Amino acid sequence: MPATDTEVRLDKVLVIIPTYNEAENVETIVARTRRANPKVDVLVADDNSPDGTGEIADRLASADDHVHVMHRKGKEGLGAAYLAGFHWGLGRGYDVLVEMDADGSHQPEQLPLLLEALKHADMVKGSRYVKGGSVVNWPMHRKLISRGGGMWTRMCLGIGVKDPTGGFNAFRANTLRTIGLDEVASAGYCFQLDMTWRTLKKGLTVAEVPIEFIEREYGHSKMSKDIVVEALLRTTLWGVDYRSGQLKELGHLALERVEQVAGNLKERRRKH
Ligand SMILES: Nc1nc2c(ncn2[C@@H]2O[C@H](COP(=O)(O)OP(=O)(O)O)[C@@H](O)[C@H]2O)c(=O)[nH]1
Ligand SMILES: [Mg+2]
Repeated sequence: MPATDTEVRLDKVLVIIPTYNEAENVETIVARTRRANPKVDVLVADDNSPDGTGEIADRLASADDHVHVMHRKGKEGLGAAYLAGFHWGLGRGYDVLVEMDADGSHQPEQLPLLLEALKHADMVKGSRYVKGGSVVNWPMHRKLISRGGGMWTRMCLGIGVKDPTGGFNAFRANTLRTIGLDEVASAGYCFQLDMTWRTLKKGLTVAEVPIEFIEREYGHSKMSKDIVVEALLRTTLWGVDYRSGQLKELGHLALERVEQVAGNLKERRRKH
């Protein structure tokens, strides 16, 4: 059971924005985030973007105490950037850590919906596929990959989350401390799935709130075939591991029952 809002502090919020070649987007997204949520802090986690995103972020940080920049040595994937951002935030006492894309697909104006729901959940996902959620301007192949990936995940892992690969997520600090960040290996977008699955496996609660996801207008997607393959393979392996665990448990229960019945028979025979 998640602690309720009266039991846990959720005031200090850090929004982590991973960037790789987002020079056309970074200023707008940081400004929108701060305008819509004046109390939150922003951390831009830049992988040494060749297009100068990191320098733009530095300029934004020098003009606003609530904006910070983490310069990473090179492109290592979105997952690695988020993990570094989480460690940065946990070390500085943030109560809530949020994942949000730089390209405007996740709208900072919808962040309050996630933060409100976090009062009653350990992790909140901005969801495109719950009632009221939507996707704007996505080409058919992206829709198919996203929907298909979600269905495959739900089937492999037996979870009810409607948008498991969604990347607009809010975590309580305690959730991140509980799930074991050091073991998260997923590099690409599978990272979102990994975080959701780990949270659920620890018996923590994941809530979904509807969001409108809008495809980027500027810059380019870093989505690749490798990223899709990583997600598919990992999900399938987690599913096999999880199902074999379930089977083992079932086997133990069945064995216990057989022993019990055999014991009863013996006892009855002894009495007669
Ligand atoms: N730091 C960092 N950010 C990344 C990397 N790959 C993607 N991103 C960021 O992750 C977010 C989502 O990426 P995007 O290319 O828009 O993916 P899409 O929305 O699935 O097409 C954007 O803010 C990207 O700049 C990476 O290797 N390192
Ligand atoms: Mg995008």
